Amino acid sequence: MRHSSLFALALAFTLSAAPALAQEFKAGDIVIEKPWARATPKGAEVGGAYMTIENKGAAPDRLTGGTSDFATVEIHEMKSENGVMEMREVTGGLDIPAHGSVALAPGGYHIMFTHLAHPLAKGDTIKATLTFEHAGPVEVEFNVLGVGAAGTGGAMKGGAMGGMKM
Ligand SMILES: [Cu+2]
Repeated sequence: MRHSSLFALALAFTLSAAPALAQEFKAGDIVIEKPWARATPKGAEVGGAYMTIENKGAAPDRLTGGTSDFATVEIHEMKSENGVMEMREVTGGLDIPAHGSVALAPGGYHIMFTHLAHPLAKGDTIKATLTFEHAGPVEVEFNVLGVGAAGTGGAMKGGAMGGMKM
């Protein structure tokens, strides 16, 4: 009896904890915090989206991709190569370590919406489903912020600090 009532309680808690206006989206041990996307100019075919992905579990997980009804969802990484920022698709998924978190932010990892069906307008909320190897699909709502939002100035230029040559 005790076990089943505890289970019912846990279930009720899970249901009531479903995100309403929360800026947090969960599935299993995965918590996605403050997802946002950058507004795109008219005619743009791609748009970036950012968030922090936390893994509260004892086992590593992996973001493997996603879907949306307005774009194709890709996982990208910005990296400085010989002083030039380059963007590439992360193949094989993005590892989310156990008891750890990975930040998707301008200048680093990000979700790239490609083949946009319409521009992302500031003030809009857009929905996409992100898929994790273990936690499964997570429905996420992104707030669309202005073109110049959050840390574009933080993107590193150069990287010629060391100048090491082998
Ligand atoms: Cu990209």
